Amino acid sequence: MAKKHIYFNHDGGVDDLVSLFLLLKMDNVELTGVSVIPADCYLEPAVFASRKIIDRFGDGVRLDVAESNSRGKNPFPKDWRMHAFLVDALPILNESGEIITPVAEKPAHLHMIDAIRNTTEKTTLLFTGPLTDLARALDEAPDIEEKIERLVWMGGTFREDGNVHEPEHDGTAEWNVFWDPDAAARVWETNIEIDLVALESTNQVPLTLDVRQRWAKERKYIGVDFLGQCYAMVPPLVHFTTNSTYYLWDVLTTAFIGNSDLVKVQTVNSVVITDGPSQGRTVETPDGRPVNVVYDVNRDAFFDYMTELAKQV
Ligand code: AGV
Ligand code: CA
Repeated sequence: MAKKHIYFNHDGGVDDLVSLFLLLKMDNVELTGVSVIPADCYLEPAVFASRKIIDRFGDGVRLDVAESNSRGKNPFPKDWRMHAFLVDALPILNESGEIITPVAEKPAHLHMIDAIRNTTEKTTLLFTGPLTDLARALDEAPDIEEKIERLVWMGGTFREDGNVHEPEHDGTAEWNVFWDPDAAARVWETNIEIDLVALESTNQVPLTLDVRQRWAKERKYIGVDFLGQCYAMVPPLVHFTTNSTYYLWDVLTTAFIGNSDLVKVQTVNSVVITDGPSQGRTVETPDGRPVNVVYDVNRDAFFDYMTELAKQV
């Protein structure tokens, strides 16, 4: 089986860190690099947690973790950014008492340029936070564009309701676009093939009590117990959706890399709004740039797939 070469840039949320764990368990994926951007997280605990996850679940894979020095326009709520501290503190990640996986010398965007250039095959970029490091990498090294197989991004929506509920905003944006709309607009200018795992599909995979119960039942598997511990930190969907209700946004995006049969995709021409009350909104328009929107998912097959991967520990 030909492995996909994946460079993973994430922003330290519970689902970002679970995504890193699952990537390490996919036998059709070779990770060529990992970097962390302090968007929906604080940098230090998210980098620690990433290094510990690679140590604990990476079967000896040699990687380093790069820190981003990018900053966004619209900061994430502090409560959400705190989640990385909780994952980093999990006993299962601290049993050994030492960290082997090092921090990379270069900042994330330069680390990614090196990883793309140093990989003979084309690289698939997996981004589960804002696109700031990619936009900066493209400005710094335009030559990398032709070595990018595609960008798989958790971001955006073409629904009327986004998930940004902030003062001075009209609620139409998805957070990863909103944090740095200019970065998304920059990437939209390129010819990179973009697969957008948008709220259309991620809304279909909320964290629910039955899913938690399933992981609790199978906690004898260390990896499934890890899922259960991670998803104990964030609020499930019970009676109705709130601003903090948790979905498996990034995990669906990561599962799409490992198994694209789980979802349905449709091409949409779109632009990114960078200013004003709709900033961060992705809008369908006939002369916009084409993106492949993941708009539907087989929910049960998705949860089966990710849970089975977690049993590979
Ligand atoms: O908009 C979804 C993105 C995903 O990359 N993130 C969380 C995922 O990692 C931001 C976000 C939106 N709503 C949230 C978020 C919530 N209720 N809690 C934490 N993060
Ligand atoms: Ca994320």
